[in-house]
Amino acid sequence: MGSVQGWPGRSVEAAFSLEEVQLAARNHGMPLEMLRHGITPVGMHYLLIHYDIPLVHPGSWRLHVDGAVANPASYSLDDLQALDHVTRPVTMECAGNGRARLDPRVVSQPWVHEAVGTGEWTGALLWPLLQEAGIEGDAVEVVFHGLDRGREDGVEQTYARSLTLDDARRPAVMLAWGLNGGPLPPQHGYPLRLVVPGWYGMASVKWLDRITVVTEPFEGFQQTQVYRFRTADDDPGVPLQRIAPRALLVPPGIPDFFTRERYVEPGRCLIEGRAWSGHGAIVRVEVSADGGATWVDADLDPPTFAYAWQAWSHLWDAEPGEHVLCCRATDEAGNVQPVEQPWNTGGYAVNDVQRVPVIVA
Ligand SMILES: Nc1nc2c(c(=O)[nH]1)N[C@H]1C(S)=C(S)[C@@H](COP(=O)(O)O)O[C@H]1N2
Ligand SMILES: [Mo]
Repeated sequence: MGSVQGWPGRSVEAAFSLEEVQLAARNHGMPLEMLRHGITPVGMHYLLIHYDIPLVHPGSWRLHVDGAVANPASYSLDDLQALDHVTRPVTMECAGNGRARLDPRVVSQPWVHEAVGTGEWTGALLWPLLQEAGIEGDAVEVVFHGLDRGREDGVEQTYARSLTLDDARRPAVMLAWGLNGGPLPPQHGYPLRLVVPGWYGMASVKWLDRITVVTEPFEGFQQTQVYRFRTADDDPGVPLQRIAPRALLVPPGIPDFFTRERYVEPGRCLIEGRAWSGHGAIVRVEVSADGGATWVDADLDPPTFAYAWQAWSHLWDAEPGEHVLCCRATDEAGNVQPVEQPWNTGGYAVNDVQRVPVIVA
């Protein structure tokens, strides 16, 4: 096991700790073979839950809209479902995806590659609801409060995040009550969650119960203490927002149970996967069978929806021997996945290329 870097003040051992295993068991990822599905089946979408999943009684639950607004309001689930609504596929990814592969390792939820999924979310657009409330002239941000409560680095809190008014105004931002044609399951935020397409998952607050318009920037723990890209503990860093590009492939052939090393038969082998970015469409996916020494372009499908991943594939002529399959994406803003990953204190946005060792025999 590699060396590790603890959060400030915490010492950690090089092996994965029981606490990390406990987090990994609660917050499962999407099995990579599910990349074959354009819409991730419910139950296969990754999960990230900081505290406990709250039990919500739909009869007494209400969404409150308050703060610097002319018309504070409160909605039942029925009230919300009577509003104009949309259904859209959105690819969501945890900002910590890839963290377990950083060296030195950063101790938190230990994702390898799998903290991603594409849900078909149904809900009302956020901005019209805020306009209904009448945002006052001195407002600067909108704070989204969840119902889940816990402690983190000694700070007791309710999960909350904010968006600036400009970000809240983006037409894609929605208040979702449905996933893949059904209600939101408890683990994904029942009865209502925010969905911020193109941004890492932390912005998409689950179990929403209050939306507060504020006149000062929000300084909550999840906004200012974590989810910042910092290269050293004294670096103020920058907040994580848009998803960095990533391509993942469905590991081909059959796996070894313990190592998950792949065994593939010689001959033509279909390598397929999905690619996405929060900075716009993916314009190129490349595949390597020699660990990144040489690359060829894969066939890439055009985007189907603005914030959903794109399918790609490549026919590989698998020759007997040992190979390392890799894939890498480039988005329309020109961002390319790194082959060497720069380090950061939170283990965020780790989007270096996936490497899948394969034995062809
Ligand atoms: N209320 C609340 N919202 C939350 C979280 C949380 O712990 N509590 N986790 C966030 C994080 S870090 C991510 S990555 C996404 C995960 O959403 P999912 O579990 O539906 O995939 O939810 C976000 N919203
Ligand atoms: Mo996350």
